[in-house]
Amino acid sequence: MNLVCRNIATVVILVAVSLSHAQFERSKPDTQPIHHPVPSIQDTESLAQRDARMQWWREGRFGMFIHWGLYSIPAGTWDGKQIPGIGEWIMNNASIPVAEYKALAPRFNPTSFSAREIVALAKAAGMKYMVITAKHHDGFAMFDSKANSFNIVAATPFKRDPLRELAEECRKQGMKLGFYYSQDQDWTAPGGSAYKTGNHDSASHHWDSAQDGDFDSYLHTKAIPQIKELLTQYAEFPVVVWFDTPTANMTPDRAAEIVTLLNQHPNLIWNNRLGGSYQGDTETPEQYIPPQGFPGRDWESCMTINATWGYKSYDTNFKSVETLLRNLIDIASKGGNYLLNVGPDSKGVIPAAEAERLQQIGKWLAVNGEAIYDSKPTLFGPEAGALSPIEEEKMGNPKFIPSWNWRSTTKADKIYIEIFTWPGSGSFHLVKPPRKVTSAYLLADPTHTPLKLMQTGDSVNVHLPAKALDPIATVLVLNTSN
Ligand code: JFZ
Repeated sequence: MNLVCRNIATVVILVAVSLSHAQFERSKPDTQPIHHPVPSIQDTESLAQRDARMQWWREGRFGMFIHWGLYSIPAGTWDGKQIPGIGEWIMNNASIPVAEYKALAPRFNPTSFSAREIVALAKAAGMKYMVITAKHHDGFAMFDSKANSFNIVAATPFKRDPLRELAEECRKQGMKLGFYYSQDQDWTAPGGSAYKTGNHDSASHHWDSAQDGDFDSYLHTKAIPQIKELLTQYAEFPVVVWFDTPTANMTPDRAAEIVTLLNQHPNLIWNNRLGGSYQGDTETPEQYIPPQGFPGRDWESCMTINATWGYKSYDTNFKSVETLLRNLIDIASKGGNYLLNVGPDSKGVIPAAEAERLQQIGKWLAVNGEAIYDSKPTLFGPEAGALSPIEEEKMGNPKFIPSWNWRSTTKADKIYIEIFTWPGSGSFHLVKPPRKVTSAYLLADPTHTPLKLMQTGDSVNVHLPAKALDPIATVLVLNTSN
């Protein structure tokens, strides 16, 4: 518990620092761009180029995050003790010495891994892209790396490259593939960074002298060569690079070395966690949905399906299909993407409880997907909730209290209303719709039978059947003209 609190405190401090930095930069006049040692694609492209580059990602809305690595073997337990915190952090949280952690590799033989099945599951869920951990903070590469031998091909009996297999299947099945890469934290490479947990009180936050070394040599002998490998070994993939947890070590000059590599792949999308003052393409709210989205920025909420990213055998705290679907709809209504995580086990299998939930989400999307994919945000707003006049967040700001009656998404000539709470009144009432409503029907009604409309003054009443067509969310479609 303590460890978790300290971790959160670290995050809050880091967030506060990076926010004030971002505000400082935005307060500069527009004519004076942010100075980066190497300009990134975002610094140089036109708005139209940016829209073209981001198009598939904005349309896709829903992706699969996969946290998979050696940590799936201990699965949350070390030396017979259940280690609190997220599963992929077990090495840090339990202060596992480097040699002991590395000894997991010869035991890693995920023979039940099937790229075909995982990509098929993502497709069945209605996901349009996936992002897998190529290397997490533990430093173990889940791909064929010549740059560093602590990897799944060279150091395990498995000897296969799951990223290559996923790339092949994604190609076959029409799925986009991205790679997560921990560019700064690396707990097994000498010189790699570490966030502080527990009593890791030295300046480096290391807990084993084998971790000590020079950050630049880590960057030049491991991180940068591996990023190069990831960018060149898999043909058209990755289409996304998902960086994580930059520390003070990731200075603008060091980040610029990575940007030089990224710039050679002009269609690539990368997130805001590179560090060194680079903002990347996407905001990455983690485990929450921003009440108003991020106006003017592309964004993606990443969330766990239980309470861990990397597999923990005893984490059965699974979110309901209702919660997961509401999250997807809520995010879409605010203009963001949902990156929903799964954690394969040490055999390479996505836990059944996770797969079942994804299948259910996919069933809803098969009927109602047109309200989500390529949709625009709500034209309303207050339906999402309101700031509490009394309750406060930790930082002292008013707390946002979500409301779960309905959400709305939009297309050029349609307003979608995703109804969670079926109105007892027998009709859906809209005050001052922003466009003229010409007709209405329910997306889950196979015949799209027009619903009775009553326009009175500046409000519209749509007659609804007595019962919802879908117990989680029934989509009302309003055909509109301006
Ligand atoms: C980061 C990773 O650390 C985490 O393992 C996962 O990959 C997630 C998607 O991204 O999130 C964090 C970052 C910092 C802390 C916890 C999770 N922390 O300091 O406790």
